[in-house]
Amino acid sequence: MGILNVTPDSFSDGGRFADPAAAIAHGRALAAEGAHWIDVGGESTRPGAAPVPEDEELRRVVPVVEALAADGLAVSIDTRKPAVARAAVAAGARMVNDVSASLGDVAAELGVAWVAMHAQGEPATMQIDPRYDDVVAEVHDHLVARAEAARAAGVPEVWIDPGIGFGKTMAHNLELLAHLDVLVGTGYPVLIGTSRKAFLGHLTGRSDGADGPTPVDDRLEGSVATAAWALAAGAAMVRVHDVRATVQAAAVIGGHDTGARAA
Ligand code: PMM
Repeated sequence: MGILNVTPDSFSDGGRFADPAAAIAHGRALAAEGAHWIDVGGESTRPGAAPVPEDEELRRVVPVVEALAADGLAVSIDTRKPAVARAAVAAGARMVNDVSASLGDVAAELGVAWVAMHAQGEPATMQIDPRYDDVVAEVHDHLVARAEAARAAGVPEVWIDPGIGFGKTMAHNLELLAHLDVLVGTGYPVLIGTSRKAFLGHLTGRSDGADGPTPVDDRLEGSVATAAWALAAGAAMVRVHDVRATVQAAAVIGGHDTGARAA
């Protein structure tokens, strides 16, 4: 799944694709590099981000979804708002990627696939002091409850995602990645998004030897490593900025539909 943020303020690509023509071109490029899904989002959910009004989010995403869907591409809409999900599906989106895990009924009504992602708290405050007794069990229980309800409501395809970085410390993220088998064992297809996230910068440290985390534009290796880890642990899809590099890694691991062919 290739990430297409049509936002002025996403943490890694904010502002680059705020213009619809640039966003559409980038979505096509991600597909050409091997993305099966293009995930279009009009509201940044990075830690500390301010909410976006509905009309502004609609203005950002609908023309982009429409153009990419008209090309025959599989488009998902990354939103927490029912009206945005509805408009995006009317424009051709086939999946609702829901970081609030609250739109199961909307996906059922629309008859499209739905990703339930776990988050603790709201983006504005979620990284202040996240706490769990048992992060793996709590994320599992929350996602399975939401997924079962959505399935009962008639959602045709339900995905689960632990929401790496959404109300989670570095230790929480690593524990979830180390125990992906618990989510994979539910039988729901698992989506994982680690791409360019802050914990990778803290894990690796800066490549120039200076103090502090690796900046966001220098997290390719950590992103690909964690994507490969997730796929090897049974994740069915990874949500990434760097599609070409991730597709190569997935092809080398094998067992994933990357379009690569053995010689
Ligand atoms: N991460 C972000 C946004 N949407 N959706 C899912 N399903 N999983 C994620 O991990 C996820 C997401 C934040 O990253 P971005 O600002 O690069 O889009």
